[in-house]
Amino acid sequence: MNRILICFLFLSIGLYGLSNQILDTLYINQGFFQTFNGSTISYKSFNSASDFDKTNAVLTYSSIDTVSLTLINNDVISHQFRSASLGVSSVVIAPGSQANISIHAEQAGTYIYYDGQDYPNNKNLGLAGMIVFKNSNAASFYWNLKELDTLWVNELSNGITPSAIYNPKFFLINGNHNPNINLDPLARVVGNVGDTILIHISNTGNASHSLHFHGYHLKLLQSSEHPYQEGRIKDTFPIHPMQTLTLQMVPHQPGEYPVHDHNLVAVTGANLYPNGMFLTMLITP
Ligand SMILES: [Cu+2]
Repeated sequence: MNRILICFLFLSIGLYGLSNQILDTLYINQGFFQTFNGSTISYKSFNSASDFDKTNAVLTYSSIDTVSLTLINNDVISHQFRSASLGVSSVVIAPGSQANISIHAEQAGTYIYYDGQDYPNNKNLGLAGMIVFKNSNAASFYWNLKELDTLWVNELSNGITPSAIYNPKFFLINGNHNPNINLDPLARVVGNVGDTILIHISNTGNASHSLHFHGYHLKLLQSSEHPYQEGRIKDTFPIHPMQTLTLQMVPHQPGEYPVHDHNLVAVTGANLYPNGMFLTMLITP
């Protein structure tokens, strides 16, 4: 009997020591997206504050965290927080009200969250971001890939289901196009030779992308779609819509090298090259 009690005590301490409770808040905000060629379109985002920001919040936690996430709907229509890959879905959140959801990952990796209400229409209004559960202290960068078809977004904002073929003219990483991606410290890879660098990638758009790295080969640490490919070392990584990748890079040489979508249409913006998914990595000795 005593032995069972002692075992129970050790088990309890063990479980307690391995989990960590975190409180976080996410706001659903409505605002405007300005394209670089002068259009202003209605847009929505999940943000960490109640002011609208076109970049959906990147949620980063430790793999031992259990997150109690409060969701506050500042918009005028209902929304719902969902992550299919983490197996969670909040209740429908009415305008001006809030909900709470508990999130925990079975394993470290890159996940997607999005609006599950009126799917995929609300998701296509901008509402989709990335959650990363980490099990390392390596330097990390985050690329949430999205395209923008301004005609679609305008119609969806007015409650109209788009009838035209999806024809996006803007190709964005964390809401930015080249050259502004390099100004985003979440996205722009900066490091030293020999560092272990992780790049977390989500595709929350509707088109497939394929990222080509110049100068370095990277290891596929995690793939939501093709886990059997994990461990492969390559320089080009395709990613389908609503999928995620975690890549590891250990630079062997200094330099400034580009990364771009191998689908060159996605390197354009408003038909101008190279105003799309293009950035550089800056590695110093
Ligand atoms: Cu290339």
